[in-house]
Amino acid sequence: MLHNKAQSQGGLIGNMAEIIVYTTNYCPYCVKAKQILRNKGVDFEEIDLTNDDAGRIALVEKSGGRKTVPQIFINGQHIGGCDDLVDLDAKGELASLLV
Ligand SMILES: N[C@@H](CCC(=O)N[C@@H](CS)C(=O)NCC(=O)O)C(=O)O
Repeated sequence: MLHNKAQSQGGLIGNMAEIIVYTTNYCPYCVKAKQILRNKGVDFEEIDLTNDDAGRIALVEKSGGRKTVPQIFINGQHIGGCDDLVDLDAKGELASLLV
């Protein structure tokens, strides 16, 4: 399992929220979700579950049965996948979670 603390593009403004993005390396939705977060200027931890079957099974449990990646958690709260992140942003509810 690869743990990778990704840096925001600016890198100067840290966020307090703990953001974890579970990914695989062949996943365009993961790329999009990470890009959205980078565009928001927030730091996040990426946990790459490529070839980690046990990690994928554990993620399904943590995600209430969701079997896809990405799965995104903010301060321990399960946000869902990329589409859920986009929806939250569109509703104006994402920014307050990221501070
Ligand atoms: N609607 C989901 C779609 C996610 C999705 O389809 N992810 C693919 C990879 S890009 C996936 O996990 N497929 C099942 C698998 O790889 O085991 C989202 O926005 O996150």
